[in-house]
Amino acid sequence: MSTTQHQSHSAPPSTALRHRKNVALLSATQLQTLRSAFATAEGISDDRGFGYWAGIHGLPLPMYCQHGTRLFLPWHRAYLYFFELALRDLVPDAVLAWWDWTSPGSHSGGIPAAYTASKVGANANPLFRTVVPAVARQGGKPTRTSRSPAPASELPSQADVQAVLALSDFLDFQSQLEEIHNNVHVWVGGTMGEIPWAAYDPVFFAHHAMIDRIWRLWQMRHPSPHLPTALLEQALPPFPLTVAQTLDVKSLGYDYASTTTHTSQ
Ligand SMILES: [Cu+2]
Repeated sequence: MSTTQHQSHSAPPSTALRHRKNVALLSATQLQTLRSAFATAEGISDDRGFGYWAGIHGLPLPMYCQHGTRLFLPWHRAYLYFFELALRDLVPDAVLAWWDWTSPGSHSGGIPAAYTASKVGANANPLFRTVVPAVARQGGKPTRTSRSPAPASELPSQADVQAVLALSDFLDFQSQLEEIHNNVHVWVGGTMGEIPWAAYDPVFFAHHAMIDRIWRLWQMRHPSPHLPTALLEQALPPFPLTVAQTLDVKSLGYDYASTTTHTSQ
């Protein structure tokens, strides 16, 4: 916590932007907060719990997620937004973190260590895997999430991301970013490679925070892109937001921290 902030005592904390951070740069306290939020959510079986939120993306039916459509980025932004709010109902300081799969660390080590350790001390690591609820299985499977990552050097590169950031048309950008996104799902393998169960793996949210962050970077680089009016007016069920309402992350109360710092804000 910074002691140099000039925050008035009367400023309501709810109006402060929360900053999503690079998971590899989290402080021990920040990582503990993230773990605590996931652990708490994973322990709840009603609609405040992790299984409920993962099930919105995939099974049980209906599967709401948007892939291969013009709603890919807006729908997943709304999804992460409401999931993050749900985590913050359980652990007030919780903020999502992103996995930079283009980083040198990822290209040598693969999935971030925060997600691959099976235990933290004497406890199960809530970011390692989760139990898939019985209602979300098909033929009794899968009972829990699994991964089978490809070689780390095959993850998307910074050049791949720079190439999509250079695209000026939103729909081109979106579809090419979705391709990179697909490659990471397939690269992780296991349940992450299967849409009905992908979101049961906690690393799904770190991957999608990276995708959402790249969209945010693209928006800063292309400040007034043309989006078709019909697209802007579309709703993003089951979330009470339109595409237009997802465009400004600050109006949603969050932003992405600089990649070079892990300070509190
Ligand atoms: Cu995805």
